[in-house]
Amino acid sequence: MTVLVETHQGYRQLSLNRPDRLNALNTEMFHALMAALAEAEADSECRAILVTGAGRGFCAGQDLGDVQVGDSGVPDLKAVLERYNALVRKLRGLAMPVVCAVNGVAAGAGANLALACDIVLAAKSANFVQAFSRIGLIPDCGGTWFLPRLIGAARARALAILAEPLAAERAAEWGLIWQAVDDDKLMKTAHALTARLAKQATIGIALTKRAFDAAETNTLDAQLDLERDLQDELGHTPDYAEGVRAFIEKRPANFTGRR
Ligand code: LHQ
Repeated sequence: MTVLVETHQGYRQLSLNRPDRLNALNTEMFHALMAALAEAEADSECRAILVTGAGRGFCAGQDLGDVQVGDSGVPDLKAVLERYNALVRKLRGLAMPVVCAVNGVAAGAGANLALACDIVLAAKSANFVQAFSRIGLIPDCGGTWFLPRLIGAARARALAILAEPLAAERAAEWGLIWQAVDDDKLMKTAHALTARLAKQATIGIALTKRAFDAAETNTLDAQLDLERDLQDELGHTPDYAEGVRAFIEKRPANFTGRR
């Protein structure tokens, strides 16, 4: 099993599972991950996803053994990238929050898949490596899009060109990720966070994600219109009614995440 799925109350944990290759991605893992995300999406009880890696690494990016240039000629990188793009689009488009617990090194496509998640925690011993330039490639999986937006052009370019590891604590200081956590507290923290998200107003979170994504290309004018429309949609959800009622009644809200 290249992806392990654990079902928890309100959420699922997906663990990349090729620990002897630092969870490098191959075709089988890609299909397993896509299937696991689709199954989570189809489960009405699942309101959040936690992604992590088995063993000492998070993900070392593309399995380079699978794309070696050999007797059969140049590998079809376009086909590989089509798969990665589908994965990034799937992750970003999920109508629920995705937490990523980066338990160890996140390199190449592995680093940028983490950045495609909504909230990224990392063990203090973990690091992020835009390893692509070491093998003559550009950052993919949205790396050239995420990096400058998260940490600014100067840092993004240097990280991509130099391929130097960025330690988790500095990644958090720079705003690349949400938090760096002591190694022995990472999974406990990640589970607590994901369980908490699973009890929040899921549709509100989904539309928050959509609004931020749209803001990347919208004018302020267009974004204000979009906020009005999304807010109007949310105003019709039971979770909005419950949230307001709970506030007035001075009690915790009991959100269902349903329409
Ligand atoms: C690996 C890998 C790996 C296979 C560690 N593959 N075995 C898109 C389109 C098409 C083609 C190419 O890629 C892409 C997107 C990309 O992701 S490009 C970037 C690909 N990834 C890399 O270049 C990173 C390669 N890995 C490394 O630089 C190091 O392994 C890091 C810095 C991640 C970790 O270093 P260490 O902690 O020193 O571990 P290690 O190097 O000893 O790795 C442990 C084992 O995992 C080792 O195998 P072995 O049999 O010697 O124990 C590695 O060969 C294997 N491994 N990454 N990507």
